[in-house]
Amino acid sequence: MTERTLILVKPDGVARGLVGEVVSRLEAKGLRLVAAELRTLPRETAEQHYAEHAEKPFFGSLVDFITGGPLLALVAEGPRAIEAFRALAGATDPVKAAPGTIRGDFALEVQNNIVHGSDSPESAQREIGLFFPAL
Ligand code: DAT
Ligand code: MG
Repeated sequence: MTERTLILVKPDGVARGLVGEVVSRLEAKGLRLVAAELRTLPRETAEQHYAEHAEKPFFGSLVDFITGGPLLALVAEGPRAIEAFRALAGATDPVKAAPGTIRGDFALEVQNNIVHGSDSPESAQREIGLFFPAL
């Protein structure tokens, strides 16, 4: 059964020229792009996107970071797309992420970890609705 996931190449990834690398990896895996748009997030959208982390000490810094420059928002689909992209991304902490994963290969700091991928079908539906309400 096909599934959709929201993927972000975060502002650090765009600034470092890693858009092609991320898109290339997900396409090589077999995921299919459904939507793509470069945009700079308003604070309100960022706060909604990361609402589950609103009480965390790093929330303000996370919102500053994700709104700090253009990001690439993507929707991709395929069988088990959510889990498939999370596996390509690697662990949240890039130092713990396995080499061969996007975070494991390109990042060192937990906040600046290059990509976001939805973590469940419920999150994917909510996040796709937030970024691409027409889908
Ligand atoms: P993921 O992005 O792997 O789903 P998450 O949902 O737990 O991870 O956290 C969202 C983002 O918040 C994560 O990509 C980077 C940032 N973050 C998480 N834990 C953090 C921490 N302890 N300090 C700073 N930033 C953190
Ligand atoms: Mg998450």
